[in-house]
Amino acid sequence: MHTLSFGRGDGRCHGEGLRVKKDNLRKKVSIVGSSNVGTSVIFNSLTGAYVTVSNSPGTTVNVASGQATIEGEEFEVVDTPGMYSLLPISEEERVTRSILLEEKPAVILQVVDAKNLERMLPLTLHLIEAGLPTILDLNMMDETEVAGIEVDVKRLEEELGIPVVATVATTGRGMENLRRRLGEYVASQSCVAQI
Ligand SMILES: Nc1nc2c(ncn2[C@@H]2O[C@H](COP(=O)(O)OP(=O)(O)OP(=O)(O)O)[C@@H](O)[C@H]2O)c(=O)[nH]1
Ligand SMILES: [Mg+2]
Repeated sequence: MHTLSFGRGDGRCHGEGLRVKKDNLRKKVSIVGSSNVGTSVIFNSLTGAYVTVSNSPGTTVNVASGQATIEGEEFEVVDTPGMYSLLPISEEERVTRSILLEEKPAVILQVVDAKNLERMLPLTLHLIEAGLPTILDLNMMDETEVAGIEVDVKRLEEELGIPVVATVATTGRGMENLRRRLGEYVASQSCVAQI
């Protein structure tokens, strides 16, 4: 008998009738966001140089994946093609949807441009309603501050009921906090199953 730690992916734990696929044992962080919000800069910051880019099977859509050590644990990080909604319109969105729903990442890191928060929150709500384990990253905080927009991160976190962090991916501001919250979130979701 092996003792195995893993995250179910929906924030809840149970042990009955549980089947774990082999490729689900490695924890994944899937980064999502609409175009040009900084997902690739965040992906590069988390993974460093260990990156492979491959076509999603049966499509021409490129998906970058790499390794990251977060709070002492190895993760596979995936930079998904831009998406606006869980209802897919483009091939890119279909690929991202299937990464989120079929590959069951331990964490979905939704990156938004904090200047345009209102336009980007509908996807956050879709992810939460779908029961997906979501962390919200308010990126581009530098431009947001220059534009005179104030975002109450704590309040947003309380209202949404998920972890919310603020970053400036290009300078690294907030990235340590992001790593810490990612690590804490995964640890909080882990179950111990006997298989
Ligand atoms: N000022 C500022 N610029 C940023 C920040 N994060 C990313 N950028 C810049 O925004 C642009 C887009 O960043 P990417 O990481 O390529 O964004 P993306 O979401 O991967 O974009 P696509 O893959 O093309 O959809 C780049 O020019 C980055 O240098 C940030 O926090 N502040
Ligand atoms: Mg990109």
